[in-house]
Amino acid sequence: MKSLNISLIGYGFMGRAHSNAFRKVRNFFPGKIQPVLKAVCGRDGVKAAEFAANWGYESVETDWRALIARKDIDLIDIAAPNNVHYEIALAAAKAGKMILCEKPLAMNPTEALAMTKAVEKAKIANMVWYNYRRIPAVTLAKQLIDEGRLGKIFHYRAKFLQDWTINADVPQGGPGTWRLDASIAGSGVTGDLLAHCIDTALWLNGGIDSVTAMTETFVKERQHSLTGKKQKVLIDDASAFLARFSNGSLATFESTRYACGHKALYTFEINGENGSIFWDLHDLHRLQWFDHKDGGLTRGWRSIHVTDGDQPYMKNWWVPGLAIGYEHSFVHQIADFLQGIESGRPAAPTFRDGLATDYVTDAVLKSAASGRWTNVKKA
Ligand code: SOE
Repeated sequence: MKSLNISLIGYGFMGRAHSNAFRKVRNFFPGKIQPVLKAVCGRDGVKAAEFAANWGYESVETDWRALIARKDIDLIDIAAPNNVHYEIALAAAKAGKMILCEKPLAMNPTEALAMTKAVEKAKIANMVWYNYRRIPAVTLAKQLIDEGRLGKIFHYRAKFLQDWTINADVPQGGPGTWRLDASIAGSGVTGDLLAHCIDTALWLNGGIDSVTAMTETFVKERQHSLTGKKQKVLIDDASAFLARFSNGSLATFESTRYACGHKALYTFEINGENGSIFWDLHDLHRLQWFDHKDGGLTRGWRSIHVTDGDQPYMKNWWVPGLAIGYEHSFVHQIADFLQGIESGRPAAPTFRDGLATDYVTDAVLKSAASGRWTNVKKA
């Protein structure tokens, strides 16, 4: 067994999701490379030390540059806020470290392109944490599409709805609420939530050619949690767009943090000439499938409980019928990443795939600003 010395930058929600995956992966997905939790890095040394003790990291750093300079680190996992992805990734690529990066890849496509070029030039393994691809029901959707079970695709319909910023007293900036601060997050729901929908869509249905979008910021000012000052809100609270895919299908995408009652309702539906599929994150183990060929009085939507051993990833977990959850999508992603290193066939989404998503979110924001249909750059 070969060791892979991992270091994590950032110890928030995503740092926990990634750490859990590093720890569990070899218990459930055997392989030749063993992740070793070498170091965690965060600005607050006390919090970083607590995190290290809880998750089993061997050491703590408070300066990511010092971390990257360490000879005993093979891989840098960037789970820090969006505004530092670029600088860290460029330095890590220069040092020849493998890189995992939380989504979205960057604040804008200029940064994302430079990051993509840097990892490709350095020939280092790289991946963006778009975890929803690896929910077994979503992976099954990909299999059905690739087998041609849906036939020609006419429609793609996705939404990601939350409600946690409805209250105008929710601050912007600082730990926990940096996603509301445009200088840290880049954009609002477009880069945070629609980016997930777009990544899945590009994977399932191919490239997007053009979009027309609208965005809105419902609460115009919020207190900054670090300075205490009221500041203009510069992120998009809600974002919706129409898209034309290169395969001729039409799409609608919607995201908001103001859908009262919805906590993380990510859904997509795809309608093809031979059938349709529907998936819902709140019921993540089920894939709804309608087969147009089904005849007779019992025709209708089938609800597939994706837990059998021959369905994606499930043979590595429990016995048929027993469910897994959100955190397992991260375990699957790191299992595939390690397998990609072993086999020499890199796991997706790579930085170039993350760039493709950033090109779409950029076109969405530009279209919302101009009120015009906008072409999407190809990655
Ligand atoms: C935002 O609330 C958020 O945590 C996103 O940042 C994640 O990427 C998404 O998976 C869940 O919602």
